[in-house]
Amino acid sequence: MGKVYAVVLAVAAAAILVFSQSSVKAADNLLVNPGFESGTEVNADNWGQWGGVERLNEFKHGGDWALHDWASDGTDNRGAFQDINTAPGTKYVFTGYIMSPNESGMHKSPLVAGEAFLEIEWFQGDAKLSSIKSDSVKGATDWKQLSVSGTAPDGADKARFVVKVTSAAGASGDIYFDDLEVTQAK
Ligand SMILES: [Ca+2]
Repeated sequence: MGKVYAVVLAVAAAAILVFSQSSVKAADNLLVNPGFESGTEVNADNWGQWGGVERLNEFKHGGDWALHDWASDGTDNRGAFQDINTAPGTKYVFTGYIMSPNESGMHKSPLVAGEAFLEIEWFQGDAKLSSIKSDSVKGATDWKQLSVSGTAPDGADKARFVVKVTSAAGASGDIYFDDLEVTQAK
């Protein structure tokens, strides 16, 4: 009887193992070209870029390329985005790596008087409904993972995943974004 019981326990344990392995399977990254590896010179495939941000092979978290963003004196902002069709009630987790070098010279300066962050913007057609942002990086930092999560509000049909630097008076410095990921949460 003890032997049969042990076999039943072993089968149950195996079933639990299979179940837990399938339930922790990594969720698919909904972003295309999340590490900026694909592109033509400064233009990253699948990303909308504004304000002059560029794909650059200088500092990177993974692969050979990252997105170079920067702050400038004034009230500018610049960054890149990718859109995903959505429906109200859909929850997303948006993560990514960010760094600002603590050196001097072109492309290598720490962020001063500016902020760098991830943002999810909700749209109905072309109308922006609302947005939510991650914590901000200010000043120099080694590669650091930021995260923001949010649920599509009533009326939303598009989610825009944005990496962005905002500037203020006296702002300067360089920011790199890499290895971004969007997953749909249950
Ligand atoms: Ca990369």
